[in-house]
Amino acid sequence: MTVLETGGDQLPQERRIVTEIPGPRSRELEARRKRAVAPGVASSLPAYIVAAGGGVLRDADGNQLIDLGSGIAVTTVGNANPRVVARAKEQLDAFTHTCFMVNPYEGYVEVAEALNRLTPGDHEKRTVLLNSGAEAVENAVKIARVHTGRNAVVVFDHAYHGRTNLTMAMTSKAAPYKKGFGPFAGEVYRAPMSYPYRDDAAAGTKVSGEDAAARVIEMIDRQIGADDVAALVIEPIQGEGGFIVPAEGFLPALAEYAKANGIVFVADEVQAGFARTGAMFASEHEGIVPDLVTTAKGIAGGLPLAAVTGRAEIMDAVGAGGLGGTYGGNPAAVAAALGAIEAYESDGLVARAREIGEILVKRCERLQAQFPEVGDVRGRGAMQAVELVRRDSLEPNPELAKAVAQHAGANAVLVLVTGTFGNVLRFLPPLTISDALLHEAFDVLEEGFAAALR
Ligand code: PLZ
Repeated sequence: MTVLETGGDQLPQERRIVTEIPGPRSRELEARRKRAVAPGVASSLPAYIVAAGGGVLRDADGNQLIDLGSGIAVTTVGNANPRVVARAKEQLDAFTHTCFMVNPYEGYVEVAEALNRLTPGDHEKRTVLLNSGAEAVENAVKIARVHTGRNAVVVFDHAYHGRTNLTMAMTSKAAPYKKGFGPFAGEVYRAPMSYPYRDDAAAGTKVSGEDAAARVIEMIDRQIGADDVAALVIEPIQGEGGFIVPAEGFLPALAEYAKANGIVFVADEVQAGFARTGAMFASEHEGIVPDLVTTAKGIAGGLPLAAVTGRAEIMDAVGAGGLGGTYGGNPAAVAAALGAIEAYESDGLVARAREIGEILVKRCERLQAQFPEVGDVRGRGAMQAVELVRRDSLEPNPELAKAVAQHAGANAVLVLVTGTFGNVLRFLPPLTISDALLHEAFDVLEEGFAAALR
């Protein structure tokens, strides 16, 4: 069957195993890849995809995998979402590129208007469009530095902000992201994150968000000096760090401190943004109004697009020519974004993320009740995870995470491992997945835990 016959939204919504996974066709492609592609780019599951939609991915051998990863939080509106595809196709037929810095076009402006409207806060905003999450984070720092005339950037333990030089400096985990790639950009300072599961265990009592924020503030005051800090950059829920949801009160206390000290508060919503957490942006859960918001991933249903959106008076600090890039806000990508935004708003996807979240939490708690190695269940909405430890301890158990993910992959369920310690299974399905597929995926995960712990 060709991609056209099976593609996107028309895929039968079922798990299907017709060969070993990866099957012979995928293995053939993998052998070619080994000769052609730089080994530095790794894949979670080498099943080559030919079509995807709803909650499934079809591979080159005709297997259908249940998708619990959304291409790392990207195909939140569903893979090949018809609204995204129709708009992008129409745009590609009209023109493919002008470079917004050469000749502008309406789609770019429309996406900027939509982001200004959708991001938290009803103050006047401006947006710049870019290609990747890392580029958005870099630009947020550039803008904050020009606006404040200061240099220092505060980031957090377990943070992930990208793979470019500045964002590597901002990312916490050494291997595989940073090791050997230095020297890194300077003036980046790392503060302690609020990590309730581990903080509370270490303290022997519940550490409040305010107390966790006090550690950060003390560190900034002592090591940098608040009036030298340009920006504080934080993921409202950490993605690659392990779906860490900070203690309630942590983010508001930091936002307040930033405001009181003229520090630009940047929410990196690249992974948590766009309906994923059961709100359009994760900052909303605690009523945070960031000065700047970085977005990417879920913004355009799979086409490469990213943005910095923020307070007009901050964004306006950079003069003409100071921001941009050849492809930033590419016509097809902005058309796709308009389709994706329409899907979020018209198809009830924020509410759907909450429903999916309820199922995920129930199924994660059921795992925890059966397997004491599930140390923590956490997340918001359709961004949930389990942190795995060795029995009766807090010692990370990356081997178990790997074994369960491998068992799942072999049984046509795609699940992604994450976390500083490699011991977190994260669940971030497309919001177009059915309840039945979610339950079926968790039945497979339960078998995976049982098999690995036998
Ligand atoms: N900020 C919060 O999650 C990307 C990276 C996977 P890019 N996360 C997935 C990998 O191993 O490369 C991410 C993120 C947050 C920034 C980024 C960077 O986004 O679009 O990958 O540059």
